[in-house]
Order: sequence, then structure tokens, then C-alpha cells
Amino acid sequence: MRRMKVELAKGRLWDTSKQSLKVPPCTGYGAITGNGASFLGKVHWQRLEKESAMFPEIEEDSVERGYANAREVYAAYGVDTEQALGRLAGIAISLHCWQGDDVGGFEAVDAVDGGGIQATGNYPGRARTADELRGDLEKAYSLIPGKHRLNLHSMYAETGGKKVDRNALEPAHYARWIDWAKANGLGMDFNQTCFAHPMANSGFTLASYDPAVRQFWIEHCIACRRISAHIGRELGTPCVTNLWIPDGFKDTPVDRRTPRELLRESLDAVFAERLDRRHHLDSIECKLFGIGSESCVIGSHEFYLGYAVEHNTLLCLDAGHFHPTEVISDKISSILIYIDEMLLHVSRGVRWDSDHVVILSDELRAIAEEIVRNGYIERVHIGLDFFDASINRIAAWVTGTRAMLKALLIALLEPTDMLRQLERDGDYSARLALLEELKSLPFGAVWDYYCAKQDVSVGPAWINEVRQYEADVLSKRG
Ligand code: RNT
Ligand code: ZN
Repeated sequence: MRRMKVELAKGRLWDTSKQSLKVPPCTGYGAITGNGASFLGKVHWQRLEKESAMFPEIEEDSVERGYANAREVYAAYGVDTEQALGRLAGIAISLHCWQGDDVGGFEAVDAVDGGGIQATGNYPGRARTADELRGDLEKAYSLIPGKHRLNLHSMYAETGGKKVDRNALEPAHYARWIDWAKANGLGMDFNQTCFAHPMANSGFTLASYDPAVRQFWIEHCIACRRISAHIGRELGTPCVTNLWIPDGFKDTPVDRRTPRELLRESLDAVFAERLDRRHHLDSIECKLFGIGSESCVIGSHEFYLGYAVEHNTLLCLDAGHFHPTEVISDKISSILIYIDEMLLHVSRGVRWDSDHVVILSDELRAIAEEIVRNGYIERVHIGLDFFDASINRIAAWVTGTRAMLKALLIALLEPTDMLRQLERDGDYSARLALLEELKSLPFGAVWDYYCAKQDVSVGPAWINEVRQYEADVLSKRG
């Protein structure tokens, strides 16, 4: 045993004693600072793989002490941390399957492009089969506190090697996913896949001038709605099925009107069949521009907002689908005046890319605040939508989902009534000052305690598990 001081800075582990960390398992003392919380306590060191340091596992008594202190701090603001954690545990995040294989799917079709969905990077270990993807997802879920959902795209059908075109898909093609979801206690959501298919090669699907193309995609969308209703019935929780189409023009179109009228007609055909809302919910997703549709996207925000209001479908807002300085957090309270429920695709736009891994950014916090402050937890379905092929894909899922949960926790720990009162009194100085003070409250200690209670790694120790899984499983994939 020896005494050593460690600090976590910029995601790296430093041994300030300058001693090599290549030591057999031992226990030392460490100070770990980060996220507004600090602990001084025992740190477990495990054997080091590949000469790289293991991230420390924080001992339970340190977590307990940190939490006891945080609980008192929050209580001084009238905030009950236990209640906040209880509410957090009730929020399910829908994890998008497509981060695990770079939006590939497992259909027996020839390689196609189209749709502007492009994951960049070639980090090894992409899931090549549904079984691999399920295994990877299980690993990810095990590192995320709480019970969550799976968001599956229709192109992840399992057809037993048989070519089944998208307009002929049936519930049976998802039987293994459904069984797996049941076994793991996961709810499911679903998506029509109107891209990466020969019938989408023109860049148009439901808004195509070609009636045969439109008909094919209408049939696909209808098939998916029925599959969704089946999934929802089987799992006992409504399956949100989100429709996104890539249709749009690279260069300035002359006619923006006709494709939009065609899209409306197609949607009417897709949604004609009434399905039980206890099992299935329709959602439509807008976009401002995409790769190859820079000048005009047919399914714009205004288009789908109008459609959702008219038909009371869910509206999906993807955080990366607007002007770079435009935020979705500000839209939620306007939209929910007119429709019952919405879906979020929580993502992170970086310049022209709409799909970077979610981090605890100001906008992520603002999204969570809007949901929590306004009492929308029941009305806003939270899904993630990012795909990064340049880093470990499980690390991507876990980082993004943990960030979303942290943002929700911060919002749940806010003394909102106090802030509201200041605002109503017109005391904007105190409102601003208090909002800034709240940023340094020890939410990190509450988060760590939540992770411990939910039986997942506290702090950065989950990265060790991802590395281990990479060594044992991912690195063996061709
Ligand atoms: C595309 C949309 C859409 C997709 C997924 C794969 O810009 O965001 O949600 O990312 O359907
Ligand atoms: Zn999206």
C-alpha cells in the first residue's frame, strides 16, 4: 500500500507522485475532483492493461459522504435530492441502435447510398450482426443508470438471410428483438427507414414525382406502423415510430410547392389506418438541410409542425436539424400548446454535421430544464440520435446517455419555484445571479450516489469496462 495523489484532468489520469502505476492491485488514497464535487477517500487501483492507467473506482463510503453533504446543500434551497432521484429513475431514454453499426442495418441488399446519412470514421469493432449489436447494447445499458428503451430502425430486421423488401416487412422479422427487449425489460421505439435503398437513390421517397416510388414508401411506412403496434402490444408500452425522409434539393428548386403537396398526400395515406395509441404513436421529424439537400428539404419544420397540429401526431425535433444558432429548447413550450406529445432526437450539431455525440452542453441542459420545469416529463419522449464511427461506439452511447441523464438530474435539482418567484417579481438581477450560483452546487455527488444505487460504475470507472470489452470482444471482429 502506498499513498498517492491523483487528479482527473481533461479525462486523463495523472499520478502526481510520478510513480509508475504498473503495480499489482492495491488500495491507495486519492483526491478526485470534478463536476462540482470533490472527494478525499480510498481509491481502488486495479491491474493495468496495456500500460495505460485504470480509471479509479470510487469507494462507497466516499460516495455516501459526498452525497450526505450534497443533500444538505440542496435542502438549504428547499430541494429534496431523494425526490429528484426518484423522478430521474422514472425517465427512460430511448437508445438508438444505429450508433452501434454506423447506420448500416443488416438487410440482404446491395450497397447503396442516398439519404445524406453518413457516419464518418473507421474505429474498429462495428457490430456486424444483430446478435453483436444486442451484445454491444447490453454492455452499454449496463453502464448507464436506470431502465431505458431501445430505438430500432426497420433496416435492422432479421429475415433469416432471406431478402424481404421494405414494403413487405412484418412483425415476425423483429421477433428476436422483441424477445430480447422483453428479457431485458426494455421498451422499444421504431423508425421507418426511407433511405439507403435503391428506391431512395433519386433523393426522393414520399415526395417523389414518381408515383411508383411514392407507393413503395407508403407501403413501407404502413408496414412499419403495424410492426410498431405489434411491438407496443407485446411490450406493454407504446412504441413511438418516427418517420424521417431525406427528400430535398441540393440546389435551388423552382417548385417547392408540388413536392410538399405530394408529401402531404403520401402522409395522409400512411396515417389513414387508425391504430391504438396505447400501443403505437406516430412521430414526424423535420430537417432544415442535409448532405445533398442543402437548398431545400421538403419536410421542413413548418411543414411538419402544421401536419402534426392538424393530425395530432407527435412532432420530432432533432437538436441538429436547425440553423446553427437555433435551439430546440426554446421550441418545446410553443409546440406543446398545440399537440399532446413530442419526441426529441437529442443530438449535437457541429458546423455542418448534425450528429455528434451528446455532451453536457448548455443546450442539453436547457432542453432538460424545459422538460422538467414545465412538467413535460410525461409528454416528451427522449430519444438520442448521433453516430460517431471514429470512437468506441459503446463509449459513444454511454457518454451521450449519461450526459442526458446528468442534464435531467441538474434540472430536477433546481429550486425552480425560487427562480420563478424572482422572475415574477421582476428581479432579473437576482434571477441571473442565482442561476449562476446554482451551477456550482454539488450535483456530481448526487449523480455518483445515483449511479452507485443503480449498481453501475461511479465516475469514470465505466471506461475501464468499455476498454475491457473492446479487448475481449470488439477487437476480435474483422
Ligand atoms: C436524419 C435524422 C434521422 C436519422 C435516423 C437514423 O437526419 O436525424 O433521425 O438520424 O433516422
Ligand atoms: Zn434525427
